[in-house]
Amino acid sequence: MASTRTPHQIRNFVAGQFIDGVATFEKRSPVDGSLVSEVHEAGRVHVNAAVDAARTALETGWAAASVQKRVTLMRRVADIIERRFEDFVAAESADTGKPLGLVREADVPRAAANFRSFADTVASAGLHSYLTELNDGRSALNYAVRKPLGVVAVVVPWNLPLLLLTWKVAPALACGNTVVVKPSEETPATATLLAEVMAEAGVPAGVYNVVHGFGPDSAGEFLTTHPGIDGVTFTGESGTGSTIMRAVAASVKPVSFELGGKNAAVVFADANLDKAVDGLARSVFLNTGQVCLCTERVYVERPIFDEVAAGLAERARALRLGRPDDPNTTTGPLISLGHREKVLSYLKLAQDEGAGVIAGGGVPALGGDLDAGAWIEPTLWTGLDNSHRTVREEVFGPVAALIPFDTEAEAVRLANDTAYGLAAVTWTSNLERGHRVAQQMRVGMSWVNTWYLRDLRSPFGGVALSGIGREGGEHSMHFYTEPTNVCVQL
Ligand code: NAD
Ligand code: 6OD
Repeated sequence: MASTRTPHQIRNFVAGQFIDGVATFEKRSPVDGSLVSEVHEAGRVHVNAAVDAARTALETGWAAASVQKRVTLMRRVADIIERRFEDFVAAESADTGKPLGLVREADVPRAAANFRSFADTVASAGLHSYLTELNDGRSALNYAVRKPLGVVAVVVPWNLPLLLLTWKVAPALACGNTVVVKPSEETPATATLLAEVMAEAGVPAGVYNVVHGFGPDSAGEFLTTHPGIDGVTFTGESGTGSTIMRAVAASVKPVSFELGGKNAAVVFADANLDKAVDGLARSVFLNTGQVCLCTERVYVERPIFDEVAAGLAERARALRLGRPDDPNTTTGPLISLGHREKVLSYLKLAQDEGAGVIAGGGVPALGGDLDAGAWIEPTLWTGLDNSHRTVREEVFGPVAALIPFDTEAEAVRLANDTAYGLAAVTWTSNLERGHRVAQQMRVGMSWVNTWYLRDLRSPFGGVALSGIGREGGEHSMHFYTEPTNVCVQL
């Protein structure tokens, strides 16, 4: 087996082998523009080979393997990720520019946790059967056999590359599916490192395959339009989800989509303000605002508006932008210069729309080679309302608009006035109000007095433009398996 660890070479992983592609493209660091790796782009022929390999592995043992065998292998994968913890940290940080501390705290531990959690879910899944008794005296025993969906296409973005990849691969494999993974062109490294782990753990060749490349007219499109796949699980932009849905519509394949958001936080005057402002600083700025759950709209009850705005602006200015290996760094760059162009266009648009800028608003002067990176200042706006594009469209950067409200009903109405529906946060010391407001949010995930606190068994996903379906615990099992009901007349 050729190694992925040849300096700067990232290869596809098909049928247990690392293989070259039709061309290579450069992956550059968002920190300073330096070359991170050369990535082998899969052509249609390689995607075909990956789907064939996944089909063969599915039908020659993986789908029929015992649950015990599969979960044992998944737990072994988790163990090896933990043993190679620092390899994953280095690879993830090199691709994304994230501070090492953040990757150590969040991304890599979650990858191992994903494999353990779904191994537990599948290992403990119950058998359900029930008796049917009809008026005419007949009775029957019904039971459902859950079978793997089949060959699953897994297409993921760049913001939490390993976390989001393993969030899908772990349940898919534990349920007996095989996968062809298409990581983002911006973050090819950790999916490739995971291939080494799969091989070492003893996961059979063809069960886990990786094809690198872009979306349209490249590996992403070749994979999602391939007739040999049985379903697509996708995380990314809502527009891309729509394209993929069209691609699989003709053959009516199941999809699970985790898409974009324009998430709201609502802060009531009775909230613990220190906690609320700390929480907001996290939900607006974590990972440079590049988490789908990040807050981009902050509705604040009018009497505390100035205090919340001042507190959040102070925390924005306290963030330390810098190199990933500097222990003082809290905030990395955006993923790429291209993404920065998009975020900058919203900074300009906010000005045109009449926003007041109370923090940030531009490109920081960090000096030296960092000036070639994709840096942006954490930015807060006031003076906007729900009619402005800046408040309606997903920016996916460290930005938020602060908007006052006067009543609870108005807060709920403003928060729900969006085409998206992923996540919301309510800050209040009134528990009744917390429950009442949280339930009225038209979203998949509604937090009270916290943000991004996760139990991996809970349903994760969004409504409206934010997605289709839920993943997590048994919800993932519903997507990654198909039940066949057997009815036996007694
Ligand atoms: P993206 O949609 O541009 O790309 C995601 C993946 O899809 C990449 O691997 C890309 O190469 C591939 N792709 C692009 N076009 C394709 C096509 N036509 N056919 C097949 N594959 C294609 O998203 P991104 O820029 O990588 O990620 C940012 C977006 O992801 C944001 O909108 C963010 O909100 C969303 N996101 C959502 C969640 C969630 O859980 N809801 C989580 C993370 C990110
Ligand atoms: O924590 C998770 O399981 C998850 N799917 C997070 C998604 C974050 C979006 O960027």
